[in-house]
Amino acid sequence: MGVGHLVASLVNPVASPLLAVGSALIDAAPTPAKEFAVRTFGTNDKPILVSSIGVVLVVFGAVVGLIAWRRPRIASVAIGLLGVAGAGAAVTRGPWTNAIPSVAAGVVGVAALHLMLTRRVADATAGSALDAAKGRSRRGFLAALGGTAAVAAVAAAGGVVVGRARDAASAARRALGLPAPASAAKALPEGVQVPGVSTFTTPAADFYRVDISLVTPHIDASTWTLTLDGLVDRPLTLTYDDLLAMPLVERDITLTCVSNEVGGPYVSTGRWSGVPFRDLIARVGVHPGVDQVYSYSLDSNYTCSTPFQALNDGRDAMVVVGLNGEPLADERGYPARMLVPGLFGFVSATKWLQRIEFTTYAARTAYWTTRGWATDAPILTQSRIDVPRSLTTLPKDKPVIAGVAWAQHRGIAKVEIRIDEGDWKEAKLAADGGIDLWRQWSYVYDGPAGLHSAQVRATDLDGHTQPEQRTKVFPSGARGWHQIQFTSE
Ligand SMILES: Nc1nc2c(c(=O)[nH]1)N[C@H]1C(S)=C(S)[C@@H](COP(=O)(O)O)O[C@H]1N2
Ligand SMILES: [Mo]
Repeated sequence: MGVGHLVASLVNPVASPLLAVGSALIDAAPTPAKEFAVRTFGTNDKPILVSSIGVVLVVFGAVVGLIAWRRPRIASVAIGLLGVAGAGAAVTRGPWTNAIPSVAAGVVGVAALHLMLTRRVADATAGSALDAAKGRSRRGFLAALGGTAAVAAVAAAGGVVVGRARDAASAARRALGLPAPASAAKALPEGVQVPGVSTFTTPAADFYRVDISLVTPHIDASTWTLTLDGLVDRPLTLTYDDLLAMPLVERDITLTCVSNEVGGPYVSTGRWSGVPFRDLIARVGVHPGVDQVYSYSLDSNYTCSTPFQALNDGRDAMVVVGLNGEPLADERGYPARMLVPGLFGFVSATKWLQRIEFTTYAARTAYWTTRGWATDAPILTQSRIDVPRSLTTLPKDKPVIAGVAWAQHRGIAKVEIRIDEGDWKEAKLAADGGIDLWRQWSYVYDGPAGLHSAQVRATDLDGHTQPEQRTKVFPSGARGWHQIQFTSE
């Protein structure tokens, strides 16, 4: 496995045997299993998957080792098959060269087994003759075992070092920064922030993250290209510099995930810079009849389906290159991703963007749609109580309940609170940054001391109020009111 990892760092980092198998498992996992993993392990789901595969491999290795005492050939075949399984998983996710790391791992694995077995045979022969010689041969076997482990560790570490070196090269490119936007974001009004509530513009490092990538892609922007094609007059391939040379706009937009539970953390706000879709659409000349834009990611077989109308109706849909004034971080989709105000991330926000195909819903089905999620789920109106944290005490001198509400591209009209399931009372809305942004709110509690509940519900500018009925996140997002328990002094 160590040698496989080293070879992968030179061929293609995602083709590392362990990661290739893990990625194949993610794609093959039925939706309920995926939901369980996300719900139970949250953002730790991937480290847990990788270490579980590691544990299975250790057990497999031990069993093969025991078999090898009596049936060395079967043991060799088992290790060889493991290499074949890794190679199979890797080629389903890219070119045939993705098989090389696993094949190397299989060959080295069989060779290592052979080396140790030869020592063991020497061990047995010598042992029957002379005890001292047996001792020496046992040392020979242990030396072979230790040597194999050392080579494996050095190879795996080498893979990590090569990966770091690649990162350093792309960091140098990123340090050049972004050109000034042709159309800068308007300053946010005074008072969008309520003290204690989530930071209005989420710092890049705190932005929520949701994707199916087992390894964060590290893409070299100097060789990266973005292709726009499909039902268009003039297909187009742009380099990173071509993209940066187009007029950039900068906009404040709140992004949400369909997998956000009621009261959950999968919502953040950024100041994004990028190329407006309308400019790209004008350059390629889109044919009549196109109703879907189908985007492809470079890192995996992830694809995403976006309604063409949302890219062409005047809203600030864009191919994003920057967040909060900096080029995108790797985990955020570097070098470029999509963003469309008013749509959930899974139907709009493809990271590590590789290709944008103008097509129809009849012709293409996206990654999550084939797994049962809604094709084109409208974004939900949602609200969350940030302070006080549930099960904490509301201070007597500052008894403020506060939080956020969002209904991107519709805007928030009203937020209401009710205490102990009494009458709904209007919360005070903080300053409004615009309909594509979340809105903060606050409410001063003036009831009796003791243990209480607070519930929140928002109404958007279309007049739609959040329904009480709770639903699961699958297949079109969680509905229902966020509720907390608190103690007032
Ligand atoms: N390539 C790729 N892009 C992706 C995804 C993914 O799994 N792979 N997940 C999408 C989903 S479900 C969401 S909610 C957003 C999250 O973007 P963020 O991680 O930058 O917050 O990215 C979208 N873009
Ligand atoms: Mo999402």
